Amino acid sequence: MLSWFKKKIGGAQALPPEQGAGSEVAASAAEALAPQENGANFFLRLKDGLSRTRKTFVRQIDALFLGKRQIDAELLEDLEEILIMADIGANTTQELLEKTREQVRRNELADGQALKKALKEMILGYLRNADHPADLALPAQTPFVVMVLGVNGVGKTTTIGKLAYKFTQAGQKVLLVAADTFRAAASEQLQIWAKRVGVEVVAQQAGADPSSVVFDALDYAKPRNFDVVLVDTAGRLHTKVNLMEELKKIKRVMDKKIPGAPHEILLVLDATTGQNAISQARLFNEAVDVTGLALTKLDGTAKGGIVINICHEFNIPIRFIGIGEQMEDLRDFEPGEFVEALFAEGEA
Ligand SMILES: Nc1nc2c(ncn2[C@@H]2O[C@H](COP(=O)(O)OP(=O)(O)O)[C@@H](O)[C@H]2O)c(=O)[nH]1
Ligand SMILES: [Mg+2]
Repeated sequence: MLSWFKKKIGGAQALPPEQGAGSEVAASAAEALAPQENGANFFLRLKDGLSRTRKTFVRQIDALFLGKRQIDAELLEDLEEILIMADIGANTTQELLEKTREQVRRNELADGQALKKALKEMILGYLRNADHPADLALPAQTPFVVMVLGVNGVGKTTTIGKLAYKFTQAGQKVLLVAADTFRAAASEQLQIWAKRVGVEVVAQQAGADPSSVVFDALDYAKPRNFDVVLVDTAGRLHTKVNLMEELKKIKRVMDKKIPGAPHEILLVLDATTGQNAISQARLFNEAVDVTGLALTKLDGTAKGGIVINICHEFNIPIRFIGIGEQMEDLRDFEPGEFVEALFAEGEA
């Protein structure tokens, strides 16, 4: 269940003692993230973040049983429609329905509550399946280099800012690298995040060769004992082929500078884009062998089913989920917690 991030920084690790002077802000922010937040509060925020997603999915399943008691063919057809509409995907939906029919045949599902519980368990099964534990060896020597990919607007830069915050809170020395040189605004946005979090950033002028930015950044990082280097990349170049070739080149440059780097190739996907997210994952993965996923905007109009769909379609672990635009709004993906929040009872 441990993602590289948790292995790297530990679950509820306190700030190391050397983070003393001048870190008042960090200390109080650390309190906000400290163990007490791992309890009920933490869960409430996730539940709150997923409330819109929950409405478009779980609430519809509940509505399915209003005034209807029998689980019959017609009800299963309605269920199929809800699952498809929730972005679960055709394959996964068919599998879920097949398993449900089987349970109905065996008289294991007495009513709506039982069906909902069965669905919840099946969904958790898919999410757990995709949650590979220690399949990523951390480098013996720092820095830990993370290359962040994704099309424009999915939330790459924001996710990097949030990650920088997380690592900083755990006492790690973080460097940001602005290798999205295609748009001037991209680098500026990264610099704003760097300032907000209080970390260094390496950037060059717009139009600079992204690989050489990365080359220089790793030269800068190595002698200065950075623990983590987070590299922002372009989401669009003149053509799709150009972009993929550029990403491959950046990857080669990293490996040349620091053998084994990048240690994580994190693809960011916007959960509100449904099937597009699936095709993006396929495309990027073919080009550069993605090692982890971050799903953003789950606090928005995303239909929770996309998470299940992705777990079913790809053998790539979901590392993080984004549930808002603030620094604290990036969460380690925990299948159990996610399903509980998605199916939470009570409030709207
Ligand atoms: N609601 C919400 N908005 C997000 C999340 N992640 C990113 N965003 C927003 O999505 C927009 C695009 O993000 P950005 O990081 O610039 O995307 P990039 O082009 O991939 O670098 C910005 O307005 C972000 O604030 C999230 O988890 N939830
Ligand atoms: Mg960006």
